[in-house]
Amino acid sequence: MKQKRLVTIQDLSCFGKCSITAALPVISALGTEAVVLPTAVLSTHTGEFLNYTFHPLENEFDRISAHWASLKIEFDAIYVGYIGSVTLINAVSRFIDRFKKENTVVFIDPAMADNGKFYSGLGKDYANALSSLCTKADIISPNITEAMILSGLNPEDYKNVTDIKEICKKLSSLCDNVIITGVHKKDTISTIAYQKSTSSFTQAEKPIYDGVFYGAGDLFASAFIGMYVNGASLSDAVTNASAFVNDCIIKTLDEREKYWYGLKFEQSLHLLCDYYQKLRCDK
Ligand code: PXL
Repeated sequence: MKQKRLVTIQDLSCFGKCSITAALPVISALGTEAVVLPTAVLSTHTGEFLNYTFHPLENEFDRISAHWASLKIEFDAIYVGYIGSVTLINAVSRFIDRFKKENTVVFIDPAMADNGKFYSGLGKDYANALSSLCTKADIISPNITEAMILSGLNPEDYKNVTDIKEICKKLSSLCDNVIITGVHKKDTISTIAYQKSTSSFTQAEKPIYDGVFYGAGDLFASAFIGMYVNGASLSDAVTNASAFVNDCIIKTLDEREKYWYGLKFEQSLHLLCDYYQKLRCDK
């Protein structure tokens, strides 16, 4: 099977098990070359850590992409995660214009908020810029808080959504394929995907565990795009990426106090290798 090449554009939180440090191993386990374009370097992620450092790579971003353009590097997928500033969102938009070819999948995880609140340092202006960036994507994967912000709803109501299908349809005016993660029901949490071309929905429902699991959205997004770029259908990739994240959470629960800041995903990577083998055999 031909090896795919994907570029992931998001921050490098050096300690914290999210963004690039989660994406790289997941994408590699799915048999795919992962190229990285970091938007910023942070000492840790911004959730619950105090005094984290943040160094935006605004000057480097266009220089790196100009060098890649001169080398004529091409990508099967462009996967965008946490960006960190409006200036950088504009740089990512230019990158997509430059590198998106006919068969390049553009996947944007509009990471900016969770559990009803914006991440530290981000707000409405950032959301507006990210919303315009989403119009350049083939697939977006907001969590429920981000989906509400992008739909103009109050994110603090994220646990009481009754019309999730309406939110999916509303967001499909930004992008044809919408995957919403972290949708709460009484005892379960679901990922819901909507494909405008077929008006079809996919739901992956899992038990709900108490507490906040930093990086779960990044692991889902990385597994999803790694599967999808290798030929899984959108619906299969949603189902299997969701099963992978559920396994990461279960494995983390036995060392919850030590790993309060991220998931023990390393012990679940074998599931992705198995899934990649299955995709290879199906080809
Ligand atoms: O996991 C999402 C994420 C990514 N990057 C940074 C973050 C967060 C969530 O808190 O702070 C820097």
